[in-house]
Amino acid sequence: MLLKNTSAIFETVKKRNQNEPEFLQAVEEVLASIDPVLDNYPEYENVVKSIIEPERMIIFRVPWIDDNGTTQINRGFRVQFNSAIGPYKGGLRFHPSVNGSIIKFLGFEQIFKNSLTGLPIGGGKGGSDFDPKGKSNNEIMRFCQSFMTELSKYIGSSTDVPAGDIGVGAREIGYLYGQYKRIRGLNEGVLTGKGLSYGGSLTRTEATGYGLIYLVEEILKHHNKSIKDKTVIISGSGNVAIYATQKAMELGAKVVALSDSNGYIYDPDGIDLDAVKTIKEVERKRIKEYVKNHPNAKYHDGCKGIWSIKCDVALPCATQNEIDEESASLLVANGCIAVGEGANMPSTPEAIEVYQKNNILFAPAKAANAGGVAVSALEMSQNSMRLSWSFEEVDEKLKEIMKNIFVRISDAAKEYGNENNYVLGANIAGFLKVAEAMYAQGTV
Ligand code: NDP
Ligand code: 2IT
Repeated sequence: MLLKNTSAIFETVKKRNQNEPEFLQAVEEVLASIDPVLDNYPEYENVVKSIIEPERMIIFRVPWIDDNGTTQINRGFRVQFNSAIGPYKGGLRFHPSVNGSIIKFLGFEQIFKNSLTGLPIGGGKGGSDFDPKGKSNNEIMRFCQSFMTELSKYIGSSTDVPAGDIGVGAREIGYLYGQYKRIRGLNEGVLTGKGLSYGGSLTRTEATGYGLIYLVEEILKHHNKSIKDKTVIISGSGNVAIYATQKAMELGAKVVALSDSNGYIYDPDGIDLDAVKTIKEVERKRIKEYVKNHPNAKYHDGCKGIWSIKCDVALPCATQNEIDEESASLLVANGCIAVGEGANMPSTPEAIEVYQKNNILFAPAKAANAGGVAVSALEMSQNSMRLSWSFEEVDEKLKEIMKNIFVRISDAAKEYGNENNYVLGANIAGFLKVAEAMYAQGTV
């Protein structure tokens, strides 16, 4: 990518973060998009230098005892990246691949995503290299309690509000919240994605997946198309994938494939979502189980093959860099017209180039999956007011937020002479609000 105003800044980032490929990937994309903004706002050069350096990063030991009585040691992280527009806000990821680079790329992206929601939330992210797979409930609870014992020193309802991400759902949030309350003695909205009986918000579980479909539908509508009657493939089978499937089907699409980290299922009759929910949410088993009771469906080992299925719309909802150049080219060759990113940074830079060269309508993660964190912010509001809104009320607000995100990214893309380039639009619109706040506060 060619950088004009920001090339020296990127050289410094590369030097400082040599072993952090995912972080550098995320920074380079943002710098490439906001480079022309510095022609209009030269005073923001220091803001750019500043925004790529986290305000702070906390790394801590997480000791816990497994069911055999053996001590296990994991590493915990929280990056408090940017608080210019509000308290640090972003999820916690529990996955063996978690390291400083992954947490920093996620925290960096979160700054711009949270800005795009229009709500007052800064950027943060955290997690651990703990692998929840195959662990008993008691092991999960002991791990969460140890993790929160350390994390509780750094968070609070007005400073830093974590939530879920890969490997962290309602069960983990419950254990984390219980431990925070024991240590701090505070019944406050310090986490979002809580259970409904202790301060959670209706629609938070569905929010990321629903928001993704609302945004994709806005983009399709803008191009005189709709998701109705379209064939859709969705990677992953976790929180985001399940509720994206649900909303896509509700709007008349046919979802034919889902996956997990072992492989994917293809059901030409359309996915039976109740069966998937039972396998993934209740039994916590592998997606492979699906074919046992669905004779027309096929299971294939390996997750990459999902992108070779013919579809109109592809929604990567599993993990970073899951669509490379080859997979993107397959999607194009098979007639795909739109890609919406439910996961964070699921397309490699080469894949994005393929979409752009082939006029694929592309909804980038910062905009497309912002519905989750947006409803998290609504959960914070409800907690502060000691109120609970109805499902319909929150869902209406979510729709409105996703519509406004579309307007923001599409206006910014147009203003910077690149109509329909929503990558550029999302990065510029997300950046400008944070930059204005940083500049005004003299924090650069
Ligand atoms: P879950 O843990 O609920 O589900 C993750 C899904 O992705 C699982 O099916 C998992 O398979 C699969 N997956 C995870 N890692 C890999 C991998 N390395 N290769 C292939 N498949 C993998 O997480 P979520 O649904 O919450 O998160 C999915 C994505 O959406 C992530 O990128 C997350 O950052 C992003 N996101 C989540 C939000 C939320 O509100 N939850 C909000 C915005 C973005 P397996 O079970 O085999 O590991
Ligand atoms: O990537 C994300 O936006 C999330 N995992 C959700 C963050 C949140 O605070 O709800």
